[in-house]
Amino acid sequence: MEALRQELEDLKAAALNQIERCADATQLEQARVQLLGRKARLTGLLRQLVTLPPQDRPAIGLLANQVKQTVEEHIAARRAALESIPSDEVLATDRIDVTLPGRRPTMGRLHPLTQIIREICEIFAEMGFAVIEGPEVEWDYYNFEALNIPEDHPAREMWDTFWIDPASAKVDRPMLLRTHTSPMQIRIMEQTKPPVRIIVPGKCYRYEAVDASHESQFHQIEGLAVDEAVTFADLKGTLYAFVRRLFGNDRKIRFRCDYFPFVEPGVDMSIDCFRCKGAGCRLCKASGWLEILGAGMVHPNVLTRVGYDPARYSGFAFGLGPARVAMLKYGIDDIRLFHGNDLRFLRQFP
Ligand code: FA5
Repeated sequence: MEALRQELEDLKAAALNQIERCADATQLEQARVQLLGRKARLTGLLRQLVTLPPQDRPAIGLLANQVKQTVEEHIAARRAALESIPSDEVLATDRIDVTLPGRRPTMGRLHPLTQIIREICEIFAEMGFAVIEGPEVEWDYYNFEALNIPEDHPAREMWDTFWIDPASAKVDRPMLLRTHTSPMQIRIMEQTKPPVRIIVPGKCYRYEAVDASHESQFHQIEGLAVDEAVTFADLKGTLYAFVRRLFGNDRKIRFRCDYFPFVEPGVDMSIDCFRCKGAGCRLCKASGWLEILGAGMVHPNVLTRVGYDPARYSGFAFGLGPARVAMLKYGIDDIRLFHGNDLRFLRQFP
């Protein structure tokens, strides 16, 4: 019995040695047939198990099967190792030329809208405005009510709105995607005492018919300054300084009356058309002027609602669309280009 055990051990050692020495798939296949085929010694030993005395069969049977399994595993491992070595043919054609110059990684860049938003925020920051952000999902109260636009007020029709379903949001008050950044005027004034000087960049949403100058998702930058004795002259002076910094010193600026329920008086501000220098062209719809923002003096009702005394404090606010500003600055004639993901467009803004 001991002799049989020894023979199995020797057979295993010799088999593993033979497998390791196989230099290619053909040699390995020959070895497999020799070691595990019908005429192999191991196969013969397994067949002879029945002839052994019954008390020796389990131990020898177990050992013989273990040897067979080990040999099979080594053949599989050697096959995998041989397959991972490239053939001479592959080596001849697939050489790596380490002297070739490396590939330059593609550098990303800031989106033109991000660039213009940062530029605008920097100009106002230099004038002492703090940059603050706010929620894009907003309560009806902040978007309309507190801005002097009560329910059923016709001014709500100026802003087509995406409402949030109160049942799925599990809320008991009307909620929406903000239509402008003006709600942040209220949130900030509720939290701080004057003087206030902030700008708020952020995304807004409207149920718009999308066209060359309207997106349903767009950015705004809100401005708000409240203190004692702030006047319309401060509003004009601040916006003049801003436009001159962004568009150059010889830009003409025009204010006209406009209506926003949360300011009194309300204005819109235009600059003379950069393309036709005020003569009138397609871009400015032959008017010579391009509108860039809405603004005004904060309405006394708004000040009262946040607990500011309108007899003591006054302020101005404005809201501008950075996409429109970028269009004017760079001569872009369709707002949809910003989110069209066309690299030929985006690469023009290094
Ligand atoms: C407002 O949203 C007011 N909240 C602005 C304001 C603030 C007035 C503070 C007074 C005081 P208006 O709807 O006009 O106003 O939008 C302001 C700017 O946002 C527009 O001049 C335009 O530049 C930009 N804008 C408005 N709608 C869109 C749109 N659909 N797509 C792209 N830009 C838009």
